Amino acid sequence: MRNASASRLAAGARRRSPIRWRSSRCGRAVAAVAALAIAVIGPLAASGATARASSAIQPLRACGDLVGDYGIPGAATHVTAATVVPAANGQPEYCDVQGYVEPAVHFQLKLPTTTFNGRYVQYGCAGLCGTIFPTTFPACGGTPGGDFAVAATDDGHVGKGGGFLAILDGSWAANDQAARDDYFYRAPHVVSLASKRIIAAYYGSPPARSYFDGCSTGGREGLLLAQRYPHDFNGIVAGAPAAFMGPLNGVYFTWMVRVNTDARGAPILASAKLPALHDAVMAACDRLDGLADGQIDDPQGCTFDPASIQCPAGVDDASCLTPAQVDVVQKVYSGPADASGHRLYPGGAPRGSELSWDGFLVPNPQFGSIAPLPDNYLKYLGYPIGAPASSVADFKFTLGEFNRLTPESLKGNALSLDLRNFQRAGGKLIIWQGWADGNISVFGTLDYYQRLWQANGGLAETQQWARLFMVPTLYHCGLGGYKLNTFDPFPELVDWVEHRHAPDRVIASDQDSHGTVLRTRPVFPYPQRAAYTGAGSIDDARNFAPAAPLVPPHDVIRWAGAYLYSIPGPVAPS
Ligand SMILES: [Ca+2]
Repeated sequence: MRNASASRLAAGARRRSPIRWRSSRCGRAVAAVAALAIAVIGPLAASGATARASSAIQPLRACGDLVGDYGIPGAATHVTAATVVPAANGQPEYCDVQGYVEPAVHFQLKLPTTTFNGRYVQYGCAGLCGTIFPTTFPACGGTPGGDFAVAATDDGHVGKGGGFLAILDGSWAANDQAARDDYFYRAPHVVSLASKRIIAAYYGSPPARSYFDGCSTGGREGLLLAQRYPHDFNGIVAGAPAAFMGPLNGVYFTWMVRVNTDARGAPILASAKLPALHDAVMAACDRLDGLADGQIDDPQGCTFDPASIQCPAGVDDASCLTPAQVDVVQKVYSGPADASGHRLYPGGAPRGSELSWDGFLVPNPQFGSIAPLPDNYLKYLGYPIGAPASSVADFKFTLGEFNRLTPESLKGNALSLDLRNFQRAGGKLIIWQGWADGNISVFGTLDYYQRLWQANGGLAETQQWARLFMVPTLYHCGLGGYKLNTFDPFPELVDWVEHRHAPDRVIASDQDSHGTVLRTRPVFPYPQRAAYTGAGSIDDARNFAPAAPLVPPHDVIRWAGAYLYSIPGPVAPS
C-alpha cells in the first residue's frame, strides 16, 4: 500500500522518520562530512551545542504528570497520554506526550528526560497531512542527540488510509471549515503554543530557542509561520514550499496529470521513455555550467527541445518520443496556461527533473501517480463550502476557474512579501529546493524569492535574514536525486540563530545506499553558483568556490496569480 507520489510528497516528514532509508542529516551528515565541512566552513553548530550538553535541563516533574488540560487562549489543549520511552537506536530516553488542541489538532511532543538543552523543533507535514509522521531527534548537539524537544502534528484531521495514503485524502474537508482552517493556517501555530506550554510545565521554562523544519506542505507551513506568526519560531527551514495553495494543488498538479492523459484516459508518456529523455537533456545541457560532471548546476540556461529526440514516423520505442509525447514534455516544461497562453502557475518542471516524473505525472504501475491529491483538493478543499466543486477530470484551465479557487486558496497561501515582523524579531529563514524537483516547480520558489527581496530592500539586505539554496540534481524534498541526493540545512540554521553565523554555503552530497559519500559539493546562497577551482577532485566540495551567476537572475514571472502576493491571509484568533 505505497504510493510513490505520496511518499515523495511525504519526504519532508520522512526526513525525520525512523523508518526512512537514511538517518537524519543532523546526525549522519555531520558525521559523514564533518571533516570536510569543518575544513571548508569551520566548526558546525555541533561544537557549541556539544559544549552545552553537560548543562542539560532536568524535568521538574514526572512525565505522566503532564496528562491534563491546558487553558491556552485560542488553543485549549488536552494531553491524553504521557509515557517514558527508553533510549534506543541513537535516540535518547524521552517523555512521549500525545494530545490535541481543540477541536482536533493532534500532536506528538517528545521531551528528552536527561538531555534537553532548551531547544524546540517542530516538523511540518506533507500533502494534505492527516497523519502524524514519526519523528526523530536531530543530533546537532547532544549525545546521542536529543537535546531538542520535537513535535509534529496531523494539522487537525485524520486522513483515510493512514500513513502515506492519508496525505492524499481530502474528504474530511468537504463540509468542515474549521478543519480546513486548521490545515490552511492554524494547526502549526497552535501546536507551537501547546508545545511551549507543556515544555514549561515539564522543565520549568519554555524553550530558549524554537525552530520549524518542513518541506513541501511543511515548507508552506514554514513560510506561512514567518509571515503570519512571526514570533513563534526563531529559525525556520522551508524546503520546496507548496506556497501556492490553490494554484499548486488545484491547477499545477492537475495540469501535470491532464497533459499526460489521452482521450481514453491512458497515459501518453510512460516510465520507459524517461531515461532516454533525461539522457538527451544531460547530453544537451550538462556542459553549460562548465563541467561535464553528470549534473546540471542550473537548468535555467538549458533550452533542450524534446522534439530533438522525436521518433521517425512509425517508430515508438524507448529511445525516442512520439509527436504526442513531445507535446506532453513541452507542456510539462512550460507549466499550466489557459488557451490564450496566460500562465496559471509561475512555471513548470525544470529540465533535468525527468526521472522524478515516474510515479508523479507518469503513472507507475506499482505506485500510481499524483492524481489523487489534486482530485481530492478540487473535490473537497478548493472551493468555498456550498460552491460547485471540480475534479481532475473536469477542471477547466481558464482564468475564471483559476480565480474561483482564490477565496479558499488565500487562507493557505504562503505568499505574503511582508515578513518585517519576523525580521525585526531576529528570525532567520532558510528556503531551499532541489533543481531537479519534478513535483513542485522550482520557478515558483524563485519567483517568490525575488519578489521577497525586491520588497525588502534588495538581495543583500534580505540575505541578512532570509537565504535561498538551490541544490543541483536533487529531487523533491531530497528524496533522491540524479547525482547529488542529500541535503539538509538545519544545522546551518541553528548556527545562524545561535551564533549569528549566516550560512555562506551548505554541503550537498551524493551518497550510495550504504551512506558512503561519493561526491560533495557546496551550495552557495542563490544566485551564487559553485565554480570549480580547476584543481583537485570534482567530487570534493573543497575544490569549488562561490562565483557570480552566469546570467543575473530574472526570476519574477508574469502570471495570473500575481495579485496573490499582496493579500495577507487570516490568522487564528487568540
Ligand atoms: Ca555539469
